[in-house]
Parts: sequence; structure tokens; C-alpha cells
Amino acid sequence: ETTERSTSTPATVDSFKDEFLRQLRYEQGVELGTASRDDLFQALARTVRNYMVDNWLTTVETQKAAGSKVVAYLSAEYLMGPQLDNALLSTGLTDVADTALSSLGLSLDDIRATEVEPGLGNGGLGRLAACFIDSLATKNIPAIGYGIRYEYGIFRQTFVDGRQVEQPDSWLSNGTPWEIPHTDQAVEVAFGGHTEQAIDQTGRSVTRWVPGETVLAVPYNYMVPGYGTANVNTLRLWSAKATNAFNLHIFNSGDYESAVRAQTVAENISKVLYPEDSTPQGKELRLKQQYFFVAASIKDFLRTLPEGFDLKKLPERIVFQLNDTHPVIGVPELMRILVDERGLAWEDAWDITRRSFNYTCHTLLPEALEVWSVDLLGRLLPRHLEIIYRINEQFLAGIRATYPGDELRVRRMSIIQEQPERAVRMAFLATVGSTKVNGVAALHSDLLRDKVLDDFSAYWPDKFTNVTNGITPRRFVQLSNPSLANLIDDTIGTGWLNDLERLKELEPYAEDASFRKAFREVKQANKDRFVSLLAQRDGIELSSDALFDVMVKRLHEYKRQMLKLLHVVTIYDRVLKGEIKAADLTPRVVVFGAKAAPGYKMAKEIIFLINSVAKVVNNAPELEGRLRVAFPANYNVTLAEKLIPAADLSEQISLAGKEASGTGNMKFALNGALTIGTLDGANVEIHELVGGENFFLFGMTEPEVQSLSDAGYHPTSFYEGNASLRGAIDLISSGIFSGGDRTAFEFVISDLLYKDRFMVLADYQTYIEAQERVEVAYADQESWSRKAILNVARTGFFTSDRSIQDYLDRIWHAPAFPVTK
Ligand code: 26Y
Repeated sequence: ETTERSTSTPATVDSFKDEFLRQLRYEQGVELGTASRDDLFQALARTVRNYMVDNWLTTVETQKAAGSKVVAYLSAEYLMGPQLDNALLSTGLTDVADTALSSLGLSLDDIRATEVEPGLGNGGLGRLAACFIDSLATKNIPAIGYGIRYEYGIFRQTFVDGRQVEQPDSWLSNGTPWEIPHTDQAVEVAFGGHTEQAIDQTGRSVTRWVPGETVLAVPYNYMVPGYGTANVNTLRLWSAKATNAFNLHIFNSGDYESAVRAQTVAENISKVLYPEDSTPQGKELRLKQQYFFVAASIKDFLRTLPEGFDLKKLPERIVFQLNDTHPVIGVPELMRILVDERGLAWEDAWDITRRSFNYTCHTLLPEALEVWSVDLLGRLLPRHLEIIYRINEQFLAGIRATYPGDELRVRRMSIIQEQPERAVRMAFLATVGSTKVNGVAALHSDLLRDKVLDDFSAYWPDKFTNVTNGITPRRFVQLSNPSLANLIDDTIGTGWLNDLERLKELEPYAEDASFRKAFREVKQANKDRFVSLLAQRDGIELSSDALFDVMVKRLHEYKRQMLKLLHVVTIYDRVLKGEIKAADLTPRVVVFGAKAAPGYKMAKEIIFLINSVAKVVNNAPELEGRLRVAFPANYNVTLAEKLIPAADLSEQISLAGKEASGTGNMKFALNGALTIGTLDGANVEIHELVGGENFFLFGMTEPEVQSLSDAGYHPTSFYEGNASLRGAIDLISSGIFSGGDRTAFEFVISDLLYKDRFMVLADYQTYIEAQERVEVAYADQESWSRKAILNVARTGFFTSDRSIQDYLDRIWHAPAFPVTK
């Protein structure tokens, strides 16, 4: 039925086979008989890629000719995941490829397993960007994704004696078949130097930036095929290359070695993705990365405009979406181009700029808000700092006019912070420089408006809006869960994959016993598939005959992996104490997947603790194998696609008011897992949509968190007042998980007892109770299946197609432009 969805170049099995063999022979230079798995993969990928090229070129050409408004998504991260399956799906070539390869004695399954995913993102924000460009293409929106082609993506996580050890992710070591470089289209990006005043031809005084150095930004294009459409958009990632100036220098200076070193410095800009995802460290190289890709992208777009284009019409031709503050240096950059290079008046330039940018915020944690020291910014981008000052001056003049005498407010709202050092508040710059500011879930947008950016929303009430995140059902249902997709096809027909609200039609089948049985069989098959993958990938042996309880996401204190772990330890403690019998436990497999930022000590200690608990629990005879903890290393998109469809229970247990949205929560629900969660981020909307009977809700609400914090939170009193909690914490401190060493986890435990910034102990009791409700509910498999089916049927809202429609309606106002092939 995949072929029936095809809209791309039709292909026969024979022509596909010919192209594949041609690729193998003339591009890989090998015989079929001696080809390695990588040879086969490269040849297959390029074969499929070539079937997308015609539609891609048509898309680019017709959009350009029509002068349609373009959405330019600016993101420092794209967490794409493997590309082969998605390319096969959108070209409708899955069955053709399968048949062609089989006829050559090859297996599509084997070949696809060799693909190395491009991990050019940390987590939610990067994966969201990948889902968004998929939906933009699917919805026929002229759009381009701009970002950085990191030579090393997110590190590969390994465990050595239970501790995280990072390995470089050299995803490009075999080359990637998906990219097309264009050295000829490189643009120069400048850094450093100084500014000077000059007089232009009309006698006006103008400022000029005299940079100290330049690097080349080389574009690498990736096709972004839509689903069910001929539209193929572009993802353009920039790679840094030393300019000729460096090479000239090599000849002239005579100092060959230092010249080569300078070249390395330039090319370091796109070398590696920063693995921190919430504590910005103010590193010079990161600021360089940000300016590098944003300056290149703006230049790239401007050069597509026709000669003599009236720049006042720029907002009719482009809308830049800032994925968090990482690309916000684009605001002063566009101002610099318009004022310094194109000679526009400041006021006109500011009007154009503000109308061209919009800003999406992805956090609520104050420590995650980027600031750049004035000192660093002034050294790296002296002209941009001047422009930021002027933007701020003008902005604050407006504030003073509206709130005369309110200097406290002026200080609060200033784009420049004075303490602890003079620095630019990038979220404020983004807010001032944008038409719309959005949060990523309803609760998050409310808190953004009423707390983090309250002064700004009071001043500009119409600037603030919400766009609840979404996920692409192509990757996270069809590709990752083909058995479920088939069952849905068989039940409500096809067409739901780009019209996901149609899943509602499944609702009546929750009452159909034979459908429930088929649904359970799908889940069971997915568990079996995951169990064999884990045996082969990690040597972890699990039984698939258990409740699969899954918590996968970056390791962060606010996400509260510790709460999940306390639940595990509580079960063990109660069994050890004879309070419950192992035989009465619902067999449970608890799966963790999480990377910690390499410099995040607490997160790394928690990983060590989880692994230590796992080792003991998994071998505890008292538990009779009814509780297992699996922590496969290196959780990434590839693993997510296998794990999420196997889950029964989705752990979304952050402290209310801390998780901006979450997107894993949506993937689990759409794959028929029930959520145990707090009223945080998009959980609020999931809970509302699926209904309270189909969701295990627990924990404080955001206002309750606020009052507890205002009243003064004392975690010790929760420890002292709760025997079960005390039992779990004391068991960890007893040394049982550390070969008798009672100090091994002190760093974690003393923080919990005396600080516990994210109130793990306060939510412990209601969490344990919710888990008890899970046990009871799971015991009734018919009723559980009913709930799981309703989760699928009622969460079509979370398709990223709907998110993109919301962005279009509320922010972008860019019409669709279907391309006919
Ligand atoms: C500045 C640097 C340290 C930095 C790098 C990456 C800061 C933040 C990030 C990434 C943040 C991120 O992934 N945020 C997540 O965005 C998701 C998509 O909106 C949300 O669902 C999720 O709640 C939020 O934590």
C-alpha cells in the first residue's frame, strides 16, 4: 500500500535494480559479490535519493519563479535520525526497493540497519526542527531549513563501570549519501576587527565594519521530501572552510605552520555540536557558530532576490523563525546589512527587520536563557554590539515614555544586563526584534507571558502566542510502528498519515474485542522486536512478557529520572522487607535512555546510580525476575524508533512548570502507551484530550509548586514523614548498590535531602500511588487496551502538520504552493 501513496517518479523494480547496480559499480567501485554492507547502503541510498532529485529541482525552480513567501527556519540543531526509510516512504519506493534487493539476494532490513544517523542535535529542540521541516514539505510550504553541518554530532554515549564516557560521533567517516555540497556557492562570513565612521557618496556619515578575519561558509544541501506530495524542500547546512586569504597567508608569511594552524581555527567553527542543552556556557566558539550560520543564511537568502528588489517588501518574501535564541544574532545582522550595506534609514531597517523575525522560546529555566558578555560580543562582532546598544536605547526610550519614572522596570527590561557582568540578554533581544513570540505548549506559553517575559507581554500583549509542539507521524508512527500503521489502515483506511485527526475514527473500535486483540498483538510484536534488538545491540536479555515502563529523554534534574529510580528502589525495598511478595508484582521492565551533558556532574552521578541499581536489582533473587531495569547506552533517534512502539507506560514526570512541552510524550501516546505524568508542558493537553481515565496523573500543579516554594520547601520533612520514601533513600545510602560503600551516592542523596530544587521528595508519595493505579489497571488487559486505543485515537492533534498550520495561521502567513510534477 506504500506504492499507492507514491506521488514521485514512478519506478519499476527493474529500473530500480539497474540504478542500484550502476551506483554500486560506478560510484562505489565494487562488484556486487564483494560489496561491504556500507557499499550496499551507500548505493541504495543514492539510488533512492536520485528518485527525489527531479521533484526537488522542480520545487526549487517553481517556487523561485513564483516569488512565493518563504519560511526560513533558523536552527542550530536538526536531529534528523536515519534517512533511508523516510526517503523510501515519501518516494513510495519501499516495496520496489524490497523486491529489487531480494531479487539480488539482498535484504532491505539488513542494509537499512547499517545507516548511521546524523545526530546534529541534543534532544527535543533539534528533533522538533526535523519534524517541522518534514511537515513544511508535506504541507507544500515553500521553506528552507538553515543550520550547521557539524562534523561531529552529539557524542556517542558508552558506559564504563556504570559511568558515562563520551566518544566522538564521527558520523561522516564513511561520507553521507544524503548531502550535496556546493563549494561554488560558498559565502564569506566575517568576524572581529573594528568599526569606523565614513562619509558615503551622498555626504552622510555612515558606520563601517572593518572585520579582522573571514571564513567561508560552504552550503551542503539535503532534500526534504514531503509525504503524499511532489514537493521536496531543502535543508541547507553550512560548513566552515578557510578562505583564500588563509592560503595566501601561507605563501606570504613563510610561517607555514602557523598559517595552517589558522586554517584549522577557521574550520573548527563547524567541527562539533555543543552537547550542553540547558546551561549556556558563554563560549566564544559557540557564539561564532551562531553568527556563522545565521550570517551565511541571511546572505544566502538575500542573493536570491531579483536585482533592484525593494527591501521594504522583504517581509512579504521571507519570514525567519528563530528556534530559541541561538540564531538571534540574525536580528542585528539584518540591521547591519540594511543600514550599513544597503543604505536604508535606521527606522525603515528596523521596521523591516522586526517584521521579518519571529521567536520560539523552548524553556522556562532561568539558567537556560542565553546571555553573551558584552566583552566577548564586542570583540567578535563589534558592529553588532553597537547595533544592539542602539536597539536597546530606542526600545528603552519607548518603555520610559509608557512608564514615566519607572526606572526599576527599565532596568528589568533592558536588553543589556549589568550584573553579574555586562551582557546581552538574548531572549530579550529576540523578543524586541520579533513580531511574534511563542511558547511550545499551552501552559508554557502562559507561563512565558505571565512570568518569564511578563514585562514584555504587558507592553506588547499581542506579541505573545502559543504553538503547541507536534511530531511527524510519518517517522514516529508509519516508519517506527509499521504494524500499528497497518492495523490502522485496515481499520479506517489510508489517508490518516497526513490528516492525523482522522485517528478519531478509531474511537469506536476501543469497544471492539477483536480490534483490541489485534492492537495488543501489535504491541506484543513491538516488544518482541525491541527485546531482540536489545539482546543484539547491548547484550541485554529481557522478557517481553512484562509491562514496559519507559523513561527516555536527556538527563536533567528537572525531568526527575530520580523519581522513577526511587520507585524502582521502593519496590525492591518493600520486597526485601517482606511488605510485598515478588509473586504479587506485575512483571515490569523499566527502560531508561538518557545522555548527560559531559560537564553536568549531578546528571552523570544519577546515571551512575541508575546503572548501579540496575545491576543489583536485575540479579536480586528476591525479585524473582519480576522487576528488571535496562539502561541501553546511547539513546538516539534510531533507538527511539524501536523503543517507543514497545512501551506500555510513558514516564513524563517533570516538576510542573519546568518542561516547556516535551515531544516524547506525544510519540508515546500516539503509539498506544499510557502516560504517567504531571500537569507539565504538553502533558496538560494530552491529559485533556485523552481524558483522566486514560492517563495516570499525579503531582503538584504549577501553582502548588509555586506556593510550596514561596512557603519554603524542606525536603527533609518529606523524608522524615514518609516511611516508604525513607526506606528507599536509606537503601541507597546503605551501600547495597555500591558493594558496601555508603558514600558512593552521597552527592545525589544529600542534594535530594537538603536542596531538591525540583521537589522530587514532595511528589514522591503521589507518584507511588499513581504507579499502584498502573499496576491495577494493567492487570485488566481488556481495559488497558481500551485506554491505549483511546490514547491513539485522541492524540492526532499532536501531528507536527497541525503545529505548522498554527504557525502559518498565527505567525507566518505564508501560502502553500503545491508543485505539480
Ligand atoms: C544555549 C544552549 C546551551 C542550548 C542548547 C540546546 C540550550 C537549549 C538547548 C535545547 C533545548 C531543548 O531541547 N528544549 C526542549 O525543546 C523541546 C521542543 O520545544 C521541548 O519539547 C522541551 O520541553 C524543551 O526542554
